[in-house]
Amino acid sequence: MMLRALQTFAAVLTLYFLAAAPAHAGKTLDTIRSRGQIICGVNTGLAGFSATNSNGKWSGLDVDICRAVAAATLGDAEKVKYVPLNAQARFTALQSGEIDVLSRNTSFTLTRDASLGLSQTAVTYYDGQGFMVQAKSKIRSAKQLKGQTVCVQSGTTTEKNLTDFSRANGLNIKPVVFEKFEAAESAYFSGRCVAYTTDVSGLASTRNQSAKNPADHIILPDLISKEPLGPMVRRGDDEWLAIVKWTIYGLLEAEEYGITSANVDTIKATTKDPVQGRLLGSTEDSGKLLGLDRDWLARVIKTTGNYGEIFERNVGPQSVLQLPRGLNNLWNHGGIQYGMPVR
Ligand SMILES: N[C@@H](CCC(=O)N[C@@H](CS)C(=O)NCC(=O)O)C(=O)O
Repeated sequence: MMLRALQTFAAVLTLYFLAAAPAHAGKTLDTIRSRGQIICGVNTGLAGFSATNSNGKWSGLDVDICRAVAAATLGDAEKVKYVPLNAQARFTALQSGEIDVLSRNTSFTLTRDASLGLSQTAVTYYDGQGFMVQAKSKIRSAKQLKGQTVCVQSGTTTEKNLTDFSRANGLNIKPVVFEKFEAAESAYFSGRCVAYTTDVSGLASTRNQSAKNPADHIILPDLISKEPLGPMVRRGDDEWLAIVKWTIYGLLEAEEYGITSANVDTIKATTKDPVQGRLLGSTEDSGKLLGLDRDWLARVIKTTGNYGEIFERNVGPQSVLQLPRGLNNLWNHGGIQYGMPVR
């Protein structure tokens, strides 16, 4: 009797400790370190966000996030292997372990957060869904799409938003659905649909990279959804989640505190400002708690620049996409980008 009670007690105790133990803490970082490379899932080709040039070199805002995480963890932004993924394949690639992080115009939603076994990290681009039409059409607002055909890609939040918008406004829009991105965009450009719908950033990119003459197409002013885009990681490795999340917050904090790729070394050596000192590891070590060295963020900023520099270079008003900073301005400059305090 006594022995039975003791055995039960021991079993309960073991279960308690198993449940309390962190699941695979740091496993992803260990794998990455021994492999010497991060495997980053990106878009198949969305200029400004992730695309290759004629030499096969990847660039874009989403690509820069992969580079920043590589600089933080491996000390070298070049140590990234890019895996191009279409809308359908992206989540399975992360679930199966084919990639370490998915950095690809992916919206955060409750369903994705709760059902995929993946975790959303931090928002790198606040977007919304819009429509593109031919300038020669008379359509100048989304409500004028009544009864019209709209090309859309499946496996996206886009498809459902379109039917919601049509229903809510009694528009009877006729979605023409394609599994492949190339098929959806070429159907629109060949006139098969009156409009093409996706995130506005995607519309600007598609217009720029695929239209014969970009000026022949206009993006309507209406936004029909919220699309907070950002990287995702596999659930169950909180340490890795923290690294990706705090790299993004660090990029935002650097912009807020005036640290750029050009001045980071000087500020690091001379600053008397406690926040700058903490961010750059000159007075405090913020890397230790993440399993990184104390220069992690200084190195990231030196390589990719702060969030504002990443935005400007890839998609901002001076780039070919000419996207306004808008919601992606920092919170103290009229936007909603808000880096959590690195402290
Ligand atoms: N943000 C939306 C849409 C993302 C998306 O996949 N958009 C399309 C149209 S811009 C795309 O990138 N397609 C490229 C591909 O599937 O290769 C989502 O997360 O579902």
